[in-house]
Amino acid sequence: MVKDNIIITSALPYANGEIHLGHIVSTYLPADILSRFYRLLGKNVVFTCASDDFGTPILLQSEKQNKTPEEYVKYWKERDLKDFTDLGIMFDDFRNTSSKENIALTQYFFNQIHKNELIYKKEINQLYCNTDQKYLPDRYVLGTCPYCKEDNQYSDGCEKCGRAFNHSEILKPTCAICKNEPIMKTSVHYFFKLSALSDKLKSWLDNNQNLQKDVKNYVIRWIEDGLNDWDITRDISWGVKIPIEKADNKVLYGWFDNHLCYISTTVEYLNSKGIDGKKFWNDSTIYHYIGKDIVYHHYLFLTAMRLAINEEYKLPDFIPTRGHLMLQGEKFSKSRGMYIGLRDFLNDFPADYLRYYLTRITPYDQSDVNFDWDDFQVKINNELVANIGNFIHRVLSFTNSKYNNIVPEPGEFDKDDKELIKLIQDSKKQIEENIENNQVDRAMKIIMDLSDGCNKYFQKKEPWKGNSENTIYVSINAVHSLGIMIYPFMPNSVNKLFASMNIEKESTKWKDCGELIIKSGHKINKPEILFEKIENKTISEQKEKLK
Ligand code: B3M
Ligand code: ZN
Repeated sequence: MVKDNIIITSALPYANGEIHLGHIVSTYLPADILSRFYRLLGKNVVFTCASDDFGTPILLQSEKQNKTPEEYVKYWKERDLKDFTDLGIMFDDFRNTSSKENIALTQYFFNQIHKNELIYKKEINQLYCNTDQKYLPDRYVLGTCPYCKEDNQYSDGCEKCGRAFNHSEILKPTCAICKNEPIMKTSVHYFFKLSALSDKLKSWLDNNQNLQKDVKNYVIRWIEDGLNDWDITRDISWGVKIPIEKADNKVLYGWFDNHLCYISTTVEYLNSKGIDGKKFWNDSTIYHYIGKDIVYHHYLFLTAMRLAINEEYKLPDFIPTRGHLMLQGEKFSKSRGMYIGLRDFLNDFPADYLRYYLTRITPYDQSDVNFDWDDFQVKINNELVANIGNFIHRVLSFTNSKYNNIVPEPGEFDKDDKELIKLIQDSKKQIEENIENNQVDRAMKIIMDLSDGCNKYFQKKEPWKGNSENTIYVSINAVHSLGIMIYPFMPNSVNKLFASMNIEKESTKWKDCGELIIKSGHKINKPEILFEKIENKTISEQKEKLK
């Protein structure tokens, strides 16, 4: 059972480039849908995110642009937040991993884990570039994955097989700056005893019934293969300082501090509202939304760190994990032009078209999802426009032309009226169940089937032949229910719809769905077109851009 307090987080975007459709599909959209749904249900929802500021890629890029990492990060944080907002991703708070609260929390975790003897110091060989005269952590090195032997991988993990590893394990390393072969040089690093937590991690995985079974199984396999202790320091200057260390050029690894920002952001946000954030955290149902490439970090590192301080901060209940986005059947890739930036998309189409399409095509599992421009056009035109948009428009314009915008007084309901009301109530229950199970694609499908039922009802009743009071009264209420149902998915359109129906959006509750809330005598405003057909030419232009 879900608690009254709900915390939802989306994986933190690196402050290192624009948001694209690949990010949206797994991480931001399903989280936003869930948070809007639970708000309608009256739960205490906190939905947070932050920009992931530290790490070598960001340092590398800021150096290339002659900027300080702080300047560089500020630019991307603002840009990302604007793009999210324009897509209707409505965070309660969006902070930084480099915020003073997050740094403090990270150092607190370090100290506590150290006190619990789960951090130790070890001299290790590090890759070092003689040409550039620096240690080469993570993205500064390219090489071959020691596990699956995939070339061109960074030294902290493999994109092909999904494993995270210590960078001295990488095969055939080259320096990412000068392309020379690095040498080995010793350096003292701190290690987190991940191996010591194997049993606890395994039992958490075994006992948590909310986690997706397939992901759980392969994470358990990683544990059974044996976990390595985790190198949590880097020889660079941009990161959280190690609290027990004087050295300036040694910081904590970005994956040690970034997920702690889920906690620091949420807690700080709640504290600022006068609510005890830590108490709320520990008495809530927690969701961390991610893409499948960061399973290792969330199922193992994140969990292990909370276990290592005796669950002073509650572990996640759900880690909804979804697959990658493909484009026109090919791998999504900026360098090969198979790419759509969020900002570019929003310049050409309404946000809700993207929210609708991505929801429709994305299942709750790790399979990859294909964005296809023709399919996009078909789904928008045949479903959004011809089905739901059509019903809404017919009902509102009929009310406008025949009843002067005033909802008529119904008589006794006939069989069809009663059946439609029952269909709405049944659909509502199914939608609820599916959203609660994270099956938002299925929930959307049920809404579409319901809307189809509404169209058939309207068609069968032939209100244009007279005796239309019941039909319009029931249909107006059906539109209202549909509006509540689609609100988590397409909030902008519903705001527009409710404005044209003269309904206050703020007072809308999920429980009103399926009820005959709109009374006779209610005056609606002039109807507006919600969804418009996409022409073939528009789609050809988009396809052209990919070449
Ligand atoms: N910044 C983005 C990624 O690896 C990374 C997520 C952090 S979540 C704590 O996709
Ligand atoms: Zn690999």
